[in-house]
Amino acid sequence: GHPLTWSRFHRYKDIQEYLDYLGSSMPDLVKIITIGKSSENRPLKVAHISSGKKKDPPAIWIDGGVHGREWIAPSTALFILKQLTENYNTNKGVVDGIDWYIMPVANPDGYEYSHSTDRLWRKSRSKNPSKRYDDYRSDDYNYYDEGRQARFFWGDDPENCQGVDLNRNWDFHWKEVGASNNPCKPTFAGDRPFSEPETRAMSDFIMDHSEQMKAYLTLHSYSQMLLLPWGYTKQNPKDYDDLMYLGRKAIESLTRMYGTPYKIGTSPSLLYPTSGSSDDWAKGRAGIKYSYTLELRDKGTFGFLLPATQIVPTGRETFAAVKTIAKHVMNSD
Ligand code: 0X9
Ligand code: ZN
Repeated sequence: GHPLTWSRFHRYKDIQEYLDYLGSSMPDLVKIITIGKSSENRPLKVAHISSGKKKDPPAIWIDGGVHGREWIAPSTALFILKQLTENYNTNKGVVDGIDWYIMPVANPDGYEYSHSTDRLWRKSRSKNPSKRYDDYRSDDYNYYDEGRQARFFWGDDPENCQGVDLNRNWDFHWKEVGASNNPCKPTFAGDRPFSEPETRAMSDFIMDHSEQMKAYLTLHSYSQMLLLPWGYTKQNPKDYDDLMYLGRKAIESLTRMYGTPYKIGTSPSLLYPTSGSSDDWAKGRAGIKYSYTLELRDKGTFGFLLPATQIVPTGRETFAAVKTIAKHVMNSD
């Protein structure tokens, strides 16, 4: 194992090796926890950073790579991880005051598939049992063809019919809005909530630590937005003002770095409504107050194909936002 270069996006094998390297070179600071296995049997790894300097510290969870093609999300999670560990001395305050749980690649199968086969792959890679035609009649996303045999999901490309959208599979208002019944669609919610080993492993782990968790951050791309709950309804949570206040402070720190503009608001107001997403679950079920989705760079110039030259600036500005959230959580504890 050895440090990572920021000059390109890495394969999952190299990311795992980096995590294991951190765990073995800084055993007092970093522990690598395998919380489960993906559908294709890849280990699901979380880095736990804890200096042990503070008793019962608040915790922050950060995940990236829930969607395979959003490569800037794992690289940003790794950048943050590096700052908190290899650059401990410059970031002592937030490392000593917080227990960090960082999962850089929440969907390793989808991430690898987007490297090997289909650059724009979003979902996981589980095998969906083929279904009868009638099962999708109620699906508003599915434009089926009455006259055709059901074999390949009525005109959908069979290549797309594997996997579940891991940001539609969580057990909170599951499949109410902005999620598909159809396994061939990119927003397929799964046959039932937590049908996927990835979402099950993450939610079990977060639930087990929910007392300690004060912020849940999930990194996605793209659009340069900080999204706050709810995603499933246009109503605002009771503590909406607190979430807006801290969210604004976080994006002010982010923008101060390179001038990158960010919008803040809820998903239905800025993007579209969705249900069964991790941010809503973290707040609604796990009771984590500060739950945010960060849609990282850019606004569509490169979109998912963001060049590797933007890994470092995206990492630096996002880390500035994350530190602002961390300091708030430390002081309000
Ligand atoms: O649709 C998504 O899952 C997210 N956008 S992405 O382009 N990265 O796929 C947005 C999710 C925001 N959160 C909720 N709507 N709950
Ligand atoms: Zn995403």
